[in-house]
Amino acid sequence: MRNLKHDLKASRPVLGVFMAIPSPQLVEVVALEGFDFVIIDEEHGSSPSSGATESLVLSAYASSIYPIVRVPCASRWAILRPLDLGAKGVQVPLVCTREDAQAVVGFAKYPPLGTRGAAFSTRMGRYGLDTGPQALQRANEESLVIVHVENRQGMDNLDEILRVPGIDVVFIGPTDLSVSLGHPGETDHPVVKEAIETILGKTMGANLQAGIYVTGPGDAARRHEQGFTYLATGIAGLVMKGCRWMLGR
Ligand code: 3PY
Ligand code: MG
Repeated sequence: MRNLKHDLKASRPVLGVFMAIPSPQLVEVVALEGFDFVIIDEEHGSSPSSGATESLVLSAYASSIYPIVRVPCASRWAILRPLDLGAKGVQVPLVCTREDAQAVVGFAKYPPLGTRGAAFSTRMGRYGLDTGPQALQRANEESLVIVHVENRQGMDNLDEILRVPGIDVVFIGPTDLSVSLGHPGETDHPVVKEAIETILGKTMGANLQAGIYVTGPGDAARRHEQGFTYLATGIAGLVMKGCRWMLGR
């Protein structure tokens, strides 16, 4: 399994897929085709239950692709559960303030960085084989924390959000951003474009990685050239493009 955290630390671009269709088999397909990571999506799509998230995480392990979970909100339970199940990182939508960012890191990291609840008897602790301070330290070092900055309030508070230690990637959701800025769905509207450039510039200036949703290979190349390294597309779009190709449209 590619170590996403190392790649991102070295500013190497990585490309993944939001799995809003919660299918373990599609996780395998995406892995076999060579994507770097999957984002199991508990915010949008069919919002998998705890059991379904676990089967998607296991499918990712079996096919050696890095599993991240987009949680529905920044609550202790929402963040703890996928990490205990073995997700390698959490991605949190609509982070708006420094307090939101602090809550995300606090729930995702063990002391001294945060207050994540500890249980070595989970997959995270290899069911009790890994215990003690080294296990906690390793989990703190290895877990990836991604926060979405995707609305006006998040932009207004970005400088403070970027100062919260423990964040690896700032992810821009172009759809939410376009809605928040009054141009729903117009992700290439000049106002939205300017906002994306501002968030990207500040994130890179803070030595953090920037991520964004991409719609195809040209878009991914353009975003990489701009400076984004964490690139993610969506499973429904990929399947639909395959359908259109087959139907000759
Ligand atoms: C958005 O575009 O708002 C996203 O969160 C991408 O999934
Ligand atoms: Mg969004």
